Amino acid sequence: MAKAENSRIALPVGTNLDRFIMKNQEAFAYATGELSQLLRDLAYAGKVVNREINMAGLAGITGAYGAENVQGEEQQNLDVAANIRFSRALKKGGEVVAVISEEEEDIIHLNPHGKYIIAIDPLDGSSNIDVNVSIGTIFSIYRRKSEDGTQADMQDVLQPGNEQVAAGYILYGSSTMFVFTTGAGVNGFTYEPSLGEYILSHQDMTIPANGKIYSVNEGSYNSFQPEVKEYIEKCRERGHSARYIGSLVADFHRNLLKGGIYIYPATAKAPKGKLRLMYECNCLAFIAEQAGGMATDGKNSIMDIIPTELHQRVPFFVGSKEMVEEASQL
Ligand code: AHM
Ligand code: MG
Repeated sequence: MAKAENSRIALPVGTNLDRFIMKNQEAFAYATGELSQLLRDLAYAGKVVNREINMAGLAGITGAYGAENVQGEEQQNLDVAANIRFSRALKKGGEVVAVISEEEEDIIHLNPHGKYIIAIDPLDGSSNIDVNVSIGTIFSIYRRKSEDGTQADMQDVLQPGNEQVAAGYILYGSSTMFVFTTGAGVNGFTYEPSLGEYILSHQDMTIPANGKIYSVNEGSYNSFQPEVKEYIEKCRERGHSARYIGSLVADFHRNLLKGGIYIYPATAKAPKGKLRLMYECNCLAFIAEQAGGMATDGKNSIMDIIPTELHQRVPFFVGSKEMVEEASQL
């Protein structure tokens, strides 16, 4: 489990995000208000990105940007726009010393007096943008290790997942949701566009210990390792439903609510897995564990992995505890 820095304050459904954050700030071990402000900055940038996604088809901002990101993947216009929105919000806020982003090759240095490090995938699942399928933003927050007043260094940005102080995602789906944890459970807020507010709709979320959904790109089945094939066979024998959107946040969110497992194993095309430890896996592992679920690389806990590079990839197994446990023991 990652570090719990606050105790839980139960607030009723209908509470808006700002009030929820403010009330919970009182219970933080390090209550200076900066982490609260940071969460609000991220939530705000999410509103701006949400507006752009909603209008993308009209505003002519779908499609490819014409460049590749550091992973050699084609960037979409909205990938680039979202990266700019989040970077700007974090720069203005002043709480952050450095950001690492799936869309940027190197560390982005911000306020040398900032206490926090952000790892972010500004817009995940971008191949789904043009076809109106759910996409998401994924972020992790760490406390800096280096001295105040200096630039962040590699030990700041390459912290294992169990050092996260908060993590969350924004799901741009049939409704937009902000789901986050500060180490004291998981809460989900639904965006109410006419009010411009995120409202607490999913209180203290827990993932069922077992489920009937498995989410994996079975098109790559032939190149999966024998133990992954064996687990998928078991799912098929049990008559589980195969559900795979190809948009991690959406697949994860569905399984969080209904119970299930998401797997992105090593494949011939992606021998170390496709998903990125720092921008995608650690965050969702923290949320899964806080909701009573589990996340591994097929053997060991995701959050115990000591990262060695910014854009490191790992195989990813996440979701209902009993399912991930079984899949990781084969
Ligand atoms: P991206 O960060 O380039 O958008 O890629 C990550 C996405 C995940 O959202 C999704 O689960 C996965 O890639 C789908 O990959 P594939 O099409 O290989 O199944
Ligand atoms: Mg991504």
